[in-house]
Amino acid sequence: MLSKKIEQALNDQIKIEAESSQIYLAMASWAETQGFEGVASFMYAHSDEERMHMLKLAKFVNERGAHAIVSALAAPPVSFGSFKEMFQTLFDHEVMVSQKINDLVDITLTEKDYATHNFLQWYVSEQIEEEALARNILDKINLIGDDKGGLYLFDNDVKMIVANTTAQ
Ligand code: OFO
Repeated sequence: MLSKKIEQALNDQIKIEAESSQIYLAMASWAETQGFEGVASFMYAHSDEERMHMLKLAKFVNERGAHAIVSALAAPPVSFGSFKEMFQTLFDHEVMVSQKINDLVDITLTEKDYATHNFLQWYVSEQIEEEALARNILDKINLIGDDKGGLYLFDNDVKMIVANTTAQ
């Protein structure tokens, strides 16, 4: 059984993951309208991953005898300025999510809920990967700046990242 405090904290995280999925979906759509197919498919895939993070939490909450809540979500931005700004937003967002996961892990320790603590370790590792990937892409795009040819090659590079991660 989950304590009310843990149930609330997990439901807050469900909302964050659902909002992450919406943000990346908005990024995918914006990138697609700019003709950047590789970046768009990366963002569509990332959006699906966030939905999976959300569902994994929701199932855990219900399995533990509590109730996963599907709540209203904040609307994501419509456009993102430049690709550099967009990937900076993505990186900052992942850092924020990591912080939220850390806070959640902290609550499980004060509540002595070791089952939830154990369950959350998957998210702790996932956040390390997500931050590393976002940092890697951000480093690349910072090198390119606004160079059109560079952005074209970057888009192809990102397409390869998607192909490699979906092939795993
Ligand atoms: Fe759910 O990991 Fe990104 O936000």
